[in-house]
Amino acid sequence: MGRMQGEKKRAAEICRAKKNFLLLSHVDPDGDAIGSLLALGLSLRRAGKKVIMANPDGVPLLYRFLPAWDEVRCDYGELLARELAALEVIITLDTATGERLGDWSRILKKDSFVVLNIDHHLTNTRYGQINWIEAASSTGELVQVLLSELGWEIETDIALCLYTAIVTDTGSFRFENTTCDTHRNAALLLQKGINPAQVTEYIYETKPEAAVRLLGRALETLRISPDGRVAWLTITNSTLAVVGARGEDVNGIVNYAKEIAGVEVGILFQETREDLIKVSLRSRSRINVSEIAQRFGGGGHPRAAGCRVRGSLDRVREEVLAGVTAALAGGENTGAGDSQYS
Ligand SMILES: [Mn+2]
Repeated sequence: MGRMQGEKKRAAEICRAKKNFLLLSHVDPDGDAIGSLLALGLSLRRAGKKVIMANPDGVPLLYRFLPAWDEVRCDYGELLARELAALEVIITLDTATGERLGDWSRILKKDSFVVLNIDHHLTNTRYGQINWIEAASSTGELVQVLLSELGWEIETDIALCLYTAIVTDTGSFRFENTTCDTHRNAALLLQKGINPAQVTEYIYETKPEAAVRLLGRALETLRISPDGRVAWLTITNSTLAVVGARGEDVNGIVNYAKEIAGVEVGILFQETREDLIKVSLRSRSRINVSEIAQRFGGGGHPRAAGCRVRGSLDRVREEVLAGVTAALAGGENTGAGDSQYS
């Protein structure tokens, strides 16, 4: 506890004292990656700081209702030499490893600025000089805690970013990472004037037709292990092409595999390039899937994790299923206890 408090205080000191910031979040961004980025970026600007906000993949269509989304840059090559020279601090948000910054990870190798790493993934590799890694529903919730530590006002548009981060990372307050604190923090955001029904509409009820057709195709691939405890779905590049869906339309589909009665682990295998398979893992309660993902070079949370594995779809599927089966057979660490609230 002492260490986490210390890191939070150091994070606040840096936000208060420094002037020039670059904020980054992970590739293939979700609502937390975008929401925490925009919330902290806008807050720093309102405190008079110069802030560049960037994400290697840019802002998915789904999150383009958020304020200042169009100020998020994505091309590392467009960072000007004078901008780089002026930078004092890099803040990474929701990003468990440096590699998850894509092209922007190159900037971590320079030693001319402080890297402040703020994340709720307990598998975070602590690649910053300051690493505030703490169990919370979302990185957005940590940003909210940071803003209150700073005593900075959370205005309505910033509250919208934070609320979006919390809602998406908790599956609308349904997942195990939802705590009393999460609800209390979300309630504070509602007091700033957020309309939850409207956020629901933006996030869950404005899907492109192709996303729903993709879901249909994905569900047709459902397979279940003979003992009924593992279910998996597969999306190939040609599936995406046939329905005209984009990579971001895949988000959330893995949950359908986990939601089947009796299933402990749900998996989605997705082709991303010819020899790279994205694997998303969801666990009901018994298996710590972040351990499995870590074995394949990924990471995440005990109940939601992922990795990208080089190899053919068939081979990767076989290896990951073997790993999950072994975890189910052995009495592995379930990730229960404090760490499950990540
Ligand atoms: Mn997150």
